[in-house]
Amino acid sequence: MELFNLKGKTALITGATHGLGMAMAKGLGKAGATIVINSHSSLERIKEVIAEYKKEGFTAYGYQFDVSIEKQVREAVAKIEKEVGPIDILINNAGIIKRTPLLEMEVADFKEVLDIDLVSPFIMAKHIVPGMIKRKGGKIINICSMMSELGRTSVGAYAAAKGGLKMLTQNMATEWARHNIQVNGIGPGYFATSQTAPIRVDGHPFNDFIINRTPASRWGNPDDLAGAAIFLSSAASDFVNGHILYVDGGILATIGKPYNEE
Ligand code: GCO
Repeated sequence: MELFNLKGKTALITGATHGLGMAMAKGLGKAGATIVINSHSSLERIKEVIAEYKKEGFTAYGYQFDVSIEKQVREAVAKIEKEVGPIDILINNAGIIKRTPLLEMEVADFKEVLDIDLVSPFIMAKHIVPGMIKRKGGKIINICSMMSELGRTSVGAYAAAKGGLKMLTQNMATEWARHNIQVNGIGPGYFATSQTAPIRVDGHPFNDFIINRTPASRWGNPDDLAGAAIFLSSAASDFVNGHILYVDGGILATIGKPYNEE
């Protein structure tokens, strides 16, 4: 189990005040890592969440900055590395979704989704990787999606971003693997989070569709992601690079089945 031990490691997880980000942060904390969370929400909210992490016995710090604004990222990374220590693990989890059919979508909305879901992981890595290169090692995990592989009505901008993030992940690995930096992605399937709450309502056609479309016949629980996050953050994945690990209950493995088929 030493392979999965993250003692002495510092992990920065963006968008970790709730949902998947928080579940992955707690997973890394359980494996021994010092947790640094980012959010652009209120400082009060960040303080509340850090108190929750500490109550559960984790060493945790919180920083408020907008991952899509380079100046804020540059300053925050410098502050974190001065106050907490070198960042060994980066999880680019912060993201947004706008559910609007493409013909009805404003260009500004399309650009905002691309900015936060695709450009921000690039900005974060651009300011953290130079330190990882100096220290001859590091881990980056980009949170992709089913929409890195599949289209869905109303989430075109999100799919464009998550599809792009899959290739950005592969190209980051191509350029940085030689510095002993492993860059990989995690592709969550359909998880019970605030982001999916609007489409996960009992009786909502999409809710029943997903349960029928997913071989595991359920929505994912955020904790279902912790194992993948620990694996891709630890020595256990030191020769895994440019890989997208889909944690989706089997959605991508199957064409699906008719509703009346067991
Ligand atoms: C949607 C969902 C998805 C999921 C996830 C699937 O509207 O289809 O919100 O985007 O959140 O990304 O992998």
